[in-house]
Amino acid sequence: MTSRNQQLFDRAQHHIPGGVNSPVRAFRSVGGVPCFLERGAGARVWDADGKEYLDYVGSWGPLILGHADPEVVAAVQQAAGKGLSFGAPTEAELDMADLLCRLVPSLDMVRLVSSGTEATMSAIRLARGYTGRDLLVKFEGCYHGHSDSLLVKAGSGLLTFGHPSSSGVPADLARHTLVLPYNDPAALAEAFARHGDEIATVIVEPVAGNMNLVLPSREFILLLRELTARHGAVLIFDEVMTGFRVGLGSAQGLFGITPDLSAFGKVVGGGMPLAAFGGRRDIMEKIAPLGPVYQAGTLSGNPVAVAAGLVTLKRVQAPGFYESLTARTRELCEGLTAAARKHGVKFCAQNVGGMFGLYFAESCPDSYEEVLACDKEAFNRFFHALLAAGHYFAPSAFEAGFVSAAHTQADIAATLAAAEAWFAAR
Ligand code: KE4
Repeated sequence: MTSRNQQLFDRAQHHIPGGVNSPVRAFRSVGGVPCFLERGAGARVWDADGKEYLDYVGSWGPLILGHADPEVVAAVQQAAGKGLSFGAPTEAELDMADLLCRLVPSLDMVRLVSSGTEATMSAIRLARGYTGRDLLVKFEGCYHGHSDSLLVKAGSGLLTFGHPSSSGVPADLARHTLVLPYNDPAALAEAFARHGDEIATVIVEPVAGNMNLVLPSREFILLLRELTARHGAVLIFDEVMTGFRVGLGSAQGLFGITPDLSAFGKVVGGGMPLAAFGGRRDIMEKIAPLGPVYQAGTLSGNPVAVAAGLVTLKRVQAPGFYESLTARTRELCEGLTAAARKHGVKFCAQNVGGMFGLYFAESCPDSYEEVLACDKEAFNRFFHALLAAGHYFAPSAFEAGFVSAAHTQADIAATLAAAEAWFAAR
C-alpha cells in the first residue's frame, strides 16, 4: 500500500518544483521519500501516515520552545484576531526592536524583515553603501540565504546538491564575492593584504551550521574583528541560526566579539516569518528612509509574526533556560558518541548550546574539507534507521541539528537507545 507521504510527494511534483518549497526538504541528499508533516506538539511531529517522531530539526532552528507551544499559539491567535497585517507601523514592532537592542548590546538600531535571506542581503547592501566599496568576503561552506551575491559555494542546499555555485547568478556579480576557507587565518590575512581597501564587508556564520556544525578557532574569529576594523570593512555576524540558539547573548556574546552588523532569524520569530538586521547607529542610519541605501518589505515587522517572536524571546530569558537546553543537547551528543565508540563505529558529535553536529569521522571537523571527508553514506544509513525508529534528524550530512526546551531527558534517552541498537547491529 503506497504511503500517504509517497502519494503527497507524487502529487506535489505537478505544481511545485521538486515537490518542495525549499530544496533540502526533498531528501535528495539522504534519499527516500520526504515526510509530509501534519502536526507538531512539543518535541514531537507526526507525518501524513500518522507516524510519530522525536524532532531534532525544529523547522531548522526556530522551534526552540518546541512545536505548538500553547503560549506562542495563544499570542498568535490574539494578534491575528486584531488583523493580520497593516503595512503601517505597530507598537508590537517597537517592542521587538527595543527587546532585540536590549538583549544584543551590539545593536544600536534594528530593521525587521521576513526571512534570514532578506536580513543578510540587506546587511550586505548596507555595508556596501556605507563603505562605498563593492567586495564581499564570505567563507566556503557557509550559507547566508539565497541572494545572488552569496550563492557562491553556499553550504546549505547547494552543498547538499553538490553544485558549488548556482546558475542564474551573473558572473560579473559573483566576481565581487571573494570566497575564503573557513577557519583559515592565513588565507584571511592574505585576502586583506591584497584587497584590504576594496573589501566592503565580511559576512560569517560565527558558528557554522550549514556545512554541518563547525566551530571557529579563537584565532580566526579574533582576526576577523581585527582585520575588518583595521581596513574599515564592515563585519557582519550572520546569527540567523546561532541567534538565541547558542545562548541568550547569541554567538557574539559567547565569543565576546562585537560585530558591526548582525543578522537574526529563526528563533526570533519562534516559527513565524520574522528576521532582522541591525548594528551600529552610524551604519544603520544609512538605511532608507533616513539614508541612501534602499530596503523595504510589505510584511516587514508583521504583527502576528512579532507576537510569536516576543513570546519566544521572553521565554528564553527564563533563569536556567540555556543551561537546561545545553545539558539536554550535550547528553544527546555524548550519548551518541559513547554508543558508537562502544560498537567500534567511527563517529563523533558536538554541540554549542541547543545546536549540534553529528559526524561519521574520528574527530569533529574544523573545516569544509574535513566535513567533506566525513562518511556521508554512513550518515545516510543512520538517518534512515533512526527515522524508521521515530527519530527525525536533519535529512542531510551537511546540516546542524537542534534540540528544543520541550525535549526531556526521557526523550533523549529514547533516541540514544534507538541509536545504540543501530550502532550495535552495524
Ligand atoms: P532563510 O531565508 O531560510 O530564513 O534564512 C537563510 C539563512 C541565513 N543564514 C543562515 C546562517 C542560515 O542557516 C539560513 C537558513 N538555514 C537553512 C538551514 N540550513 C534553512 C533551511 C532551508 O534552506 O530550507
